[in-house]
Amino acid sequence: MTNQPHRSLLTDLPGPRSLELAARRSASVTAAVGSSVPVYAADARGALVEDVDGNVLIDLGAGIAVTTLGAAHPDVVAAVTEQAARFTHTCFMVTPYEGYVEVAERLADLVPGDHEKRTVLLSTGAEAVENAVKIARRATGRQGVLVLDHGYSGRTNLTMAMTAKAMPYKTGFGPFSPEVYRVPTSYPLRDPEGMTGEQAAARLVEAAERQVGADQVAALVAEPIQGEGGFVVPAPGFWAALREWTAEHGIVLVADEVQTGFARTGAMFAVEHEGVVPDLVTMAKGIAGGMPLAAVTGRADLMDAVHPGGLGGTFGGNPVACAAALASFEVFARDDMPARARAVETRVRARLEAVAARVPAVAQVRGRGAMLALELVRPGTLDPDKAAAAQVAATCLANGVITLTAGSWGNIIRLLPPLVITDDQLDEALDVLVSALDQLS
Ligand code: PLZ
Repeated sequence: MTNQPHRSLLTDLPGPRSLELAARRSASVTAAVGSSVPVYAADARGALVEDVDGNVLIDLGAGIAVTTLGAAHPDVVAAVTEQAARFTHTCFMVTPYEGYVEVAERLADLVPGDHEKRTVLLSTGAEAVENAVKIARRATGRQGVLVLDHGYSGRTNLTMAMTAKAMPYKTGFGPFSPEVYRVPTSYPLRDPEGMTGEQAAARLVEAAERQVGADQVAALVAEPIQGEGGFVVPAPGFWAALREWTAEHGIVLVADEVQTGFARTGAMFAVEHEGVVPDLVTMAKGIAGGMPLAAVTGRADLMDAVHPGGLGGTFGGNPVACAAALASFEVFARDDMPARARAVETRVRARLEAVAARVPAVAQVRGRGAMLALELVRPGTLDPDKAAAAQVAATCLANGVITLTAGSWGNIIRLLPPLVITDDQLDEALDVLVSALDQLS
């Protein structure tokens, strides 16, 4: 990769080599797997992605909130290289190793709450969510699972049932796992004017009591800020009220921090902003510098209620991924990554709020830390404008900036920059984004 720290476009995007690869791909890879940025990566460093045609793009997506420390953080690379040379796998369920134990020790410190904690390691976010449900069901002896409007949990059968959006995640893939109940969340832009977090929680509780009954509910699984749902930040007090209700009824409160976790929102975990201690926390994505690792960490009494041998999986807690996670945890602390996320927020928010003030299609700027989004609507209404979001993302891409869309209606532009992005790179990318947004008016 070139050492120049900037965006550089040598061809149209996608370029000729990317187009060649796209043709090979369509003859070999199922069309069922999509790519939102059809530019083939050759190399990536920090917040820059160099494609196979030599174009250098600025990445504001971090591979969907994974490469929080950049695409190839030197400390992660060193840890992975060192571990891979020693051994790549033994299977923790066969011959255990120290890295897994050490990750569990570190997570017990990092995850909110002073209580005794235990951890299981897995490979994907969906697996973490599935395991949290298994643990909650085993520990409570109940079956019901509450999930929120606009929530996202994954693509396995249980997590499809838990995911709100039909297309593309669920359509035609049923029947879905039973005993999953969807309840209203707090979505300040779209809730009745002035609805408080407590009122939104009361609406949720009413729906849950009426449809399921609190004594039938094993777990409430919720994202502190909804990721795929469009960076929906609930009204203040929502989480505290949910904590109170779940505790009162012995319902396991699972904070799904798969997208929000690991410094992204300006704290190591997004529930910290809510002042709430969940019973279980699910993690993946940013946990291991790009290596596939996931975890459930939570109350020891719940985690250990599962019979011995009841949780696991061949690849869960792979030693190379554990080494990457341990290196990442060092960097998060040493470089105070939560503070960097807050600094990114200050820089990005100022630019986005200025745009929102002059472009009527921008209904709201929201999020926390380096997890910020714009909701786009038809001016003067709250009608979601998916085409506008697609247009903005396409304009950004054509100018060498990777952005992602999100939301139940696909009308949200979400920004998840790697935290190692430099201020210059961020400003350059924001110039492109702001100009794309200005084209909407
Ligand atoms: N929980 C909160 O955000 C993954 C999905 C992208 P996996 N989000 C990105 C796609 O289209 O598949 C996610 C999440 C939350 C769970 C998951 C699932 O994590 O690692 O993709 O299984």
